[in-house]
Amino acid sequence: MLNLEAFERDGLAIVDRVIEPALIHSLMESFDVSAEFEHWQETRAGLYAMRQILGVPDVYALANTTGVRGIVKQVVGKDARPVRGIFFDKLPGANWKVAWHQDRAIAVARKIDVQGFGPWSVKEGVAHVQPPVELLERMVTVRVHLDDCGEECGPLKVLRGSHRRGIIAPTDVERVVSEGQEATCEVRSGGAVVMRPLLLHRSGRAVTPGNRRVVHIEFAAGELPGGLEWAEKLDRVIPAFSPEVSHRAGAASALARLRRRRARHHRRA
Ligand SMILES: O=C(O)CCC(=O)C(=O)O
Repeated sequence: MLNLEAFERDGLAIVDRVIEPALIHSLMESFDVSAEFEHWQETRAGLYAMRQILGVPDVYALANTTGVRGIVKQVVGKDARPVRGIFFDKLPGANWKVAWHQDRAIAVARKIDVQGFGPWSVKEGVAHVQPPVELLERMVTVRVHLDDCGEECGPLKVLRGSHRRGIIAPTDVERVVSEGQEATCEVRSGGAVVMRPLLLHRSGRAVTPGNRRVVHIEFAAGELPGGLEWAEKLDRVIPAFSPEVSHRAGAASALARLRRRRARHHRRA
């Protein structure tokens, strides 16, 4: 359970022990790419962030755990469902950083011009669009950490309360940051950062890079207008994992892509 009043004020909550160790290990196995690919320059870039992961059975299971569902129901309501999933890692060979930004784009099935939606972009072949601010204000992101993440691991840093300022123009970000209060999201394995997508955030390089694995899932309630559809829409949200549903949902299987990459790698080696 989170303190809803504090969450609405800060746009942030850190919740311990959201998932059980068995699921943490299973997720680690699902995304166990680092050891094998550490020296594989050619595809390294693709390995620290993997999109369209809701169809991965363990991710589907994660989105439907009591812990995650409880948080999401409290913040968004009982009709909330996962609409986008991304896996992030920081590795010795991919020790990246990202500057202050808000998560302003949603992933949709196809581009349809609808008033209030834009600009458009494409990420890994998937259409993304900035929706009206009211839609982003109602969404929540749950970032479940698979590894302990302290200051030395390149944790997420956020600007408390910045989600209440609506869309912040890139030219205003520096000023807003200088006036605000930065918080560091240190999280234990199995815990989660819960945040509003409009919360300004950044992350630096790890000082001692190991793994910093995060399963990032965005939740929203309701359909999109004008024929737009969520890209990773699942048929229905059920409290228990069902391989049949996750398969039928048609979310591109990141693991299948991974297996193809592995096979290509082994053929070359
Ligand atoms: O995982 C991180 O450190 C940053 C991720 C991020 O910037 C994002 O999800 O928009």
